[in-house]
Amino acid sequence: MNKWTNLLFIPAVLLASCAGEKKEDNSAVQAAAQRYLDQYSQEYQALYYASAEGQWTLNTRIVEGDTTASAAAARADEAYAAFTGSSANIDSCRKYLAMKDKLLPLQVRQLEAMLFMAGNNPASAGEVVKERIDATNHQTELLYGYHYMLHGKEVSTNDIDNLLRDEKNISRRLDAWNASKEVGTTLKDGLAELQRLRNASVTPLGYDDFFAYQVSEYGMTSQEMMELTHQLIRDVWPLYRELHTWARYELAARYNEPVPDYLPAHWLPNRWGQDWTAMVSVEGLDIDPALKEKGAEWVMEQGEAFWVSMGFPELPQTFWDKSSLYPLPEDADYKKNNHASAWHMDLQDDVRSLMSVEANTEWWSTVLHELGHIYYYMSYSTPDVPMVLRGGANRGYHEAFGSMIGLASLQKPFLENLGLIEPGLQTNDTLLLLKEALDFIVHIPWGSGVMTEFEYELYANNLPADQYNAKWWELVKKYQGIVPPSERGAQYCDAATKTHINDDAAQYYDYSISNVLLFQFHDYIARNILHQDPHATNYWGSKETGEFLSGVMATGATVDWREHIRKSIGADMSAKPMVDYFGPLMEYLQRVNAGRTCTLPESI
Ligand code: X8Z
Ligand code: ZN
Repeated sequence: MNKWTNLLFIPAVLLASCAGEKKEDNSAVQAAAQRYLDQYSQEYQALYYASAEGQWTLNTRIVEGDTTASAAAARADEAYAAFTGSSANIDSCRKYLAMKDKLLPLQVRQLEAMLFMAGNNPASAGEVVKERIDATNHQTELLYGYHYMLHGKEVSTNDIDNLLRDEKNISRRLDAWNASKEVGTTLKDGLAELQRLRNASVTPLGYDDFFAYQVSEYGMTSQEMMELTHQLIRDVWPLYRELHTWARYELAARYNEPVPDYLPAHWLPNRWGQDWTAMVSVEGLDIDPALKEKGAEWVMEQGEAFWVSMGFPELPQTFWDKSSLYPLPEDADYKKNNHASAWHMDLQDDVRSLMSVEANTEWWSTVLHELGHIYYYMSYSTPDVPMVLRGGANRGYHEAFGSMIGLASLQKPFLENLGLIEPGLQTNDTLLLLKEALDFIVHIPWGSGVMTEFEYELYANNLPADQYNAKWWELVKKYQGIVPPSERGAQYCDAATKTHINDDAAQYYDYSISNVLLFQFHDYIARNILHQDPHATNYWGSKETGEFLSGVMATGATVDWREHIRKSIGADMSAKPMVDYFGPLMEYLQRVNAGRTCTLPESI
């Protein structure tokens, strides 16, 4: 029972306020709306759970040639879609929203969230929704059932990532990179289907296209989102340009090659060139050897211990029992989704994570990122937050706090505290800042530029399938300054090698927004709670930080995200704290890059 039930007992009379003016009594309509919301929530939770279970099996146990899991997932997804998009629910939401002035703000917020969910599954779209569900699940099976082959041997994506991180031989790097892109060709037709079906699913309720639909969850138009993301690119561009120049010269020297104008994709330590942190090893701060010694289980346990040290509860036992946290054994006769994710199965206590954790720095950060989602779920699973509002203040918030903890977890005082580095060690702080920029700054042109513009073209401008690859590389060159190792023809679909293009469509700007938010929150916590330099913090054991964070997360999506940031840290969303954080790096890079040619334009 939730806190609104007592409204049923307020008599339906006009109440007089103290000032004497007549105030309309809306209790009857509020009570009726509440009855509807309560009933919806109950059914919604059950259908959501069933759909999540179907997806969980589909993503954790992919057996070649066996369609049982996708058929079961489809049934549950269809039931969920039929309910959230039913004409009866759409009519009821609209009916109540037409009298929203009479309703409580929290009721209006729920109805808007419900109408948003209906937008993806409207009954009026007919067979399209079912076709989209099938196409989505099929795409998942193709992507995660894929056999990556290298030199005639099957390899995992962890193997490929490890090669791209460590391999010095350029031709072996090229082989690994090529191996990572083959999967795209098998996904191209499916993406074209999804492009059509996603757009056709959302237009009946009045959205222009699937991109506009996803953006609308922020209360923004596509144009506003494109302007916001482009502005982020402009904000970081001078620094990105210096990083790009530095990387061209650095990698050319490493591989003993001439300095290229644009970065060849296979030179970079990441399949998409989205994270270059592995290029820098700061003497004394490299925790890979220590992690390797301790093992993947330790990484998981220590991730939890970090959150617990700030006052968050221990993870429920079901998390450990039901999650899929480590790579499958080599002889497993099935496959699983190899990208990290966090699941709120029943929108209550059943929280799980799907990962393939290995004992290295990337996975250490990823574990903390995923636990950020999990602790967000746990923070708002309270009677104060209705089922349909169990989400982040916006989607970017949901991505932010785990990454923020990941950032904090690699700073020196923290590592010292955890015994991962020698206490009192002298280190090069500029190099550490450079390493952080190779993650957070490098991510912006990729996320806000390549991914966001590609998906905008895909959905808003109906990019034809024979132009997918040309558009992809046009954007990669423009925003990241990266080029493919050789011509990539239209038979390839390199965009589709990125999981989000297939299964988290038109939402990648969330990560750019999260980067902006996390630096704002980190700056606030460092200065106002920890009283430490934002570049050298130690969150470990800070109950005050935990209390602050759980307060920010506990309201879920019951709040307006713009008001929420103002109330939490006294500022509007702004990239300034992120840009300021890296300020000292600019001078260093300009010195190192003196006499080198920059090939990226001065402005974008
Ligand atoms: O996809 C993710 C998370 C999902 S919960 C692991 N991230 C983006 C990516 O990998 O591309 C986190 C940072 C960017
Ligand atoms: Zn995430």
